[in-house]
Amino acid sequence: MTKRPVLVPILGDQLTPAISSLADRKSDDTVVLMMEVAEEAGYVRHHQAKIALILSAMRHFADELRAGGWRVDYIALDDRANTGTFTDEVLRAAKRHDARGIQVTEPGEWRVRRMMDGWAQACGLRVRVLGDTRFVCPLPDFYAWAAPRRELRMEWFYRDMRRHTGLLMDGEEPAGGRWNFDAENRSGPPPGLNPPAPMTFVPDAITRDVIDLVRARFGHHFGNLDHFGWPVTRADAQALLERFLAERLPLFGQWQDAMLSDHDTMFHALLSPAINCGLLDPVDVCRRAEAEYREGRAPLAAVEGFIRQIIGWREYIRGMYWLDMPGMASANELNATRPVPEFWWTGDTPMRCIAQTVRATRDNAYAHHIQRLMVMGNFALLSGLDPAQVADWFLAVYADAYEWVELPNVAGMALHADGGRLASKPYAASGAYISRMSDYCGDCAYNVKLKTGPQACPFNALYWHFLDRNASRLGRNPRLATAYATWRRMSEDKRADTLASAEAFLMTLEPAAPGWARA
Ligand code: FAD
Ligand code: DLZ
Ligand code: SF4
Repeated sequence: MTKRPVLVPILGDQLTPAISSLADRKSDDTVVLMMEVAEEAGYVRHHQAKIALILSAMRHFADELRAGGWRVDYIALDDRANTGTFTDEVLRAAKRHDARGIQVTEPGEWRVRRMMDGWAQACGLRVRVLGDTRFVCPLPDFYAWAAPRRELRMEWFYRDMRRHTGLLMDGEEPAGGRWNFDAENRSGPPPGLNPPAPMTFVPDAITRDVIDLVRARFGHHFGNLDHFGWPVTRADAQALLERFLAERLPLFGQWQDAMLSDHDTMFHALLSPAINCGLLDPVDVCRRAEAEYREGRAPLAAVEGFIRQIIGWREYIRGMYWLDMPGMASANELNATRPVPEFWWTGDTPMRCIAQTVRATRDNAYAHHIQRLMVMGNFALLSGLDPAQVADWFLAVYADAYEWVELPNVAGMALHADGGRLASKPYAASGAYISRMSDYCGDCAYNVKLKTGPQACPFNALYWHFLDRNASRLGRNPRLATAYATWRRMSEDKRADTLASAEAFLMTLEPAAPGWARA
């Protein structure tokens, strides 16, 4: 290398050969910097499997880049001189390589963007921050879409993404004549439903080394590594996609909301950890799903439902994050202040739906959407848990969690902490919903049919407690009019009994010990 090189830091969720920071670079005057830093593992105490997944995927990606002719400076967690932070490692590397400039793809998280904004001054070099072209909708386009609108509903944005990508379009018209097939999806599970076993990958030597490292350094974090089977290479992620398309996609939509104790993953794709860290391209994934429909192997309702999650929800969520940060992180429209209870970490609760979801989360760093939204999220909403603490929990425990995607889902979709910017109505539900969608209630210590008293499913009284205590904020929401009318029609005694039952349950919640989520 004759010229002073440009330094290209690549972060743990930028593991894509076509990443924008490398697109215009030549290998002979570029040094790629990859950094394993303690700060990223500990700013919230991530699940051990999440750390192992990211570090192993980073190590494999560094090898992939080297094989492609790139010079990679890889700072391992155990390197003696490792300072433990992105900024200090960039500073050290800029000096070590006598870099003439820095080029980087914009990060996923606000926190890291603030760090990057300080790099030019810290290093005395020009820092070029490029857009992340792995998303369909560049952020400036999202801001332009949002600017003239009073209501930022996902459905309208999604239709634009369909037109823009051409996915499931027949000319100007949506395939099948409709944009959204949700009405045909989301049934409860019939007896005997038997989803296929999830595909897992046996750890190779790199992953085994990383697992040992994570056990040694972060063994006190939530979760275990005994079942680690996530894909950590592009080839494995591709194999997972193929398996999903063949075995799960055709029934994805129909059982999208169903939950079974013996099938933690149901017909879900399990692709979010690989998509979010860059091992799979989201639009490629959607094109492959569309091909299954076009070739008659999967029904349109399932394929449309799946594609909507990716080019609709995923893109919209990311746009809303950047539009509303930093305020989104402290939003608390419903003034919820109760601490996250200890059983969110231990799973030690007679509420079987929560015990099952926490167990799955601990074992796999994964729970599917409805477990996240309608079990954990719904419990947090109804019990009035503090949104910042809930966000820390979700960010720490899931292998696919980065703040850009976790926070809008928690603050906006699950907790209504944003006052309804993301979802026009809170996703509040009583035990009847969980009973309809799962097999959890049959074996629960609580009785889902009872409304009040110590044996009653806590969700039942909590649902009314939530509506009652938030009547001044939610009472005029037309989508809650029927629920409030039902509440008002109840006798005063019944209402008092219900509120007392909820209060008695809330009194039993033990706040989580300090140190689970943050040091
Ligand atoms: P599938 O259900 O098979 O869906 C396919 C793909 O669609 C996913 O891989 C994902 O890329 C995308 N997708 C689906 N729903 C969403 C959504 N609401 N937002 C963004 N993308 C979506 N997703 C994350 O990737 N990271 C998170 O940290 C995260 N936190 C969440 C927290 C809460 C409270 C809720 C309600 C949802 C959260 N989600 C998060 C969204 C969703 O639950 C996960 O994307 C999904 O469970 C991932 O599993 P899967 O790949 O099997 O998804
Ligand atoms: C989540 C994570 C962890 C645990 N460790 C690292 C790391 O050591 N090095 C790295 O580059 N990235 C890591 N990440 C992912 C980053 O937190 C992520 O890239 C930023 O939050 C930006 O989205
Ligand atoms: Fe959950 Fe209530 Fe069903 Fe028990 S009865 S599993 S607490 S919904």
